[in-house]
Amino acid sequence: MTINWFPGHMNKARRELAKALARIDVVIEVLDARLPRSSQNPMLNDLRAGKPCIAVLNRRDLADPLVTAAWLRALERDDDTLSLAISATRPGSVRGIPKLCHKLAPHRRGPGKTVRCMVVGIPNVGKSTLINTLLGRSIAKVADRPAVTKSQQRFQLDRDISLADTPGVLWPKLEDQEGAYRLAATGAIRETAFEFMDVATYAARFLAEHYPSLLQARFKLDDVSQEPRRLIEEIGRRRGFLQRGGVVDLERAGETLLRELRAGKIGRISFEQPP
Ligand SMILES: Nc1nc2c(ncn2[C@@H]2O[C@H](COP(=O)(O)OP(=O)(O)OP(=O)(O)O)[C@@H](O)[C@H]2O)c(=O)[nH]1
Ligand SMILES: [Mg+2]
Repeated sequence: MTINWFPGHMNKARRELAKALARIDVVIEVLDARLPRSSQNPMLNDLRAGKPCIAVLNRRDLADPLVTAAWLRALERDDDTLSLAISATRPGSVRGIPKLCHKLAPHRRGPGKTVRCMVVGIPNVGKSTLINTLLGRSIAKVADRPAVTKSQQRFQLDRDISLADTPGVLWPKLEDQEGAYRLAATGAIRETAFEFMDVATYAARFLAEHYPSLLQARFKLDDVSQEPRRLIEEIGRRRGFLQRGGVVDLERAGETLLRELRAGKIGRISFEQPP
């Protein structure tokens, strides 16, 4: 099944983003550290029109640390972009961001001046969480599902930095379907826009290939070299998800696999390596 998710509110959000960007000094693009390539919105590069950018690899606590370090080295080569890996939920992890904002907009320093920052990124990546942690207060609405923030909202961080929260946006056609499956597996796409079992099967195949020992240990599997559907069936059997006649409830097993993957319970997983 082809995955695409670009509902009307996202189109509106994109137009409003384009308009607001004219009055922005620094763009803070939040990426998912587990999939920095697929979580980068290609529309944004055009909209940004050369504005300085901080690429934030969020959810570093869930990503493979060695892969994240390699991504930071790769991203460093970009001239107008500074990058760092964070966990937006942890205050100590975001502390360096205000300084980077000043560094990227030195002309906005001085009496009466403010660095105007805008936090952008795909749905559910942690934009509002980052803003709340920077502010030290829970002001922006946060939840573990995509499309929580519905409109732009501006906050004053301190006297000389303002932050705008924005709704998460994807793009009209997800050309790279493997990337789309990763976005679905990690929670950036609304669950009604894809078949849960398809994405669970993708996740089982990926984990068996790239993180076999973590998968095996989490679900106490005998053999991870089986077909992905069989792996899901065995996960269901191990967890006791049996229906009448001893048949495994595959849907429930697939859902468990995805939920535990998203929550980091299987381990620290990265879906993408830098080029
Ligand atoms: N493990 C972990 N979870 C995080 C991190 N940052 C955010 N989250 C969780 O991710 C979920 C989504 O966070 P939000 O801040 O609402 O995401 P958003 O980008 O504002 O989402 P939209 O407004 O829907 O576009 C919440 O459950 C957060 O607690 C992180 O660094 N690590
Ligand atoms: Mg939000």
